[in-house]
Amino acid sequence: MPATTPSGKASVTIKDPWFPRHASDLDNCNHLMTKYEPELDMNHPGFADKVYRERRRMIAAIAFDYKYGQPIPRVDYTEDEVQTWAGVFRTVLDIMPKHACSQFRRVFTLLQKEGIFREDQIPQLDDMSAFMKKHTGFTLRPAAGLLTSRDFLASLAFRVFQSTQYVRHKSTPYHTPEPDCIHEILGHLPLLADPGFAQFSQEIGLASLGASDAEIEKLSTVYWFTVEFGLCKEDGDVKAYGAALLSSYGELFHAISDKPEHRPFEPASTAVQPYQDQEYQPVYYVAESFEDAKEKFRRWVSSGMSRSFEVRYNPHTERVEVLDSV
Ligand code: NLE
Ligand code: FE2
Repeated sequence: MPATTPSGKASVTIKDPWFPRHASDLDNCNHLMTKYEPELDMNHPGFADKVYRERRRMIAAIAFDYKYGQPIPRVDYTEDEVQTWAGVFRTVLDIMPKHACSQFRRVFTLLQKEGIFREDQIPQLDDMSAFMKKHTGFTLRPAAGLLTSRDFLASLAFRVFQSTQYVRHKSTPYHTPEPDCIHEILGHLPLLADPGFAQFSQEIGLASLGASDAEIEKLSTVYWFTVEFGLCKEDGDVKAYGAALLSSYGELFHAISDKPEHRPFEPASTAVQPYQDQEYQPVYYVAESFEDAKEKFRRWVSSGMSRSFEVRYNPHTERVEVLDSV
């Protein structure tokens, strides 16, 4: 018998929450956060720039129209946009040899060799997607802006990364609080073509399917301090693997300076560390290695999630299979 609420309506306990079961279900996982939209946020550098806002609308329309299986339409980037890209590209070339983890450096060099990474051209998402697919099976979908954590994390379970396609405002090339394609392409995509890192990312996604809101918040906090702002050890040095560090010159130097605090990555405590997304971070978490981070993450997920089932991804069918664990 379902319980009855004071209004007399039956309240149903949702035993089987909806979540995407097949990669094509991600067509329904594109809900946007209303943060940072140049239309709505007076502090956005593009707020007073009508041409920029129009451009954003045009590029966002690609994402709104996009359906599973389609090629990602190409954007003919303007000269200004390419210049913004070139500025950030040069800073990455500059910091990478000393400060980026070896996995990032390896894939970055490969992308240069294949002619996809060049200073004078913004790579197309469709070409990046094809490159990643060859290496780890990760592919891209275009996203119109900052997605809700639930939708964004769900896509990772399918080895799909939802990527923005517009370029940051030209007045703030070296740091933006919101994702743009420069951050995605220079920060995230090289590592998603690394097998170990791809696996770690997918596991965060799998853990998010059917999770409670509180658990989603914890998982996105872990994502924040690893995939976005993570540091890791390498031969006794501390290197960056977080995408928001690699795509932002300013924050990378802050992160490795002695100003912020460095703490060892421990999923249980990292998951509840408050974070803010306007300024540089006061705390960064240092992983022993990707392998170690993955192991710790796995242990934490298997001990702490409330859902009563397990999930497994089947790459042949692009389907998530649900296994009853009790
Ligand atoms: N701060 C990063 C950058 O400027 O590239 C973007 C962070 C997106 C979460
Ligand atoms: Fe990001």
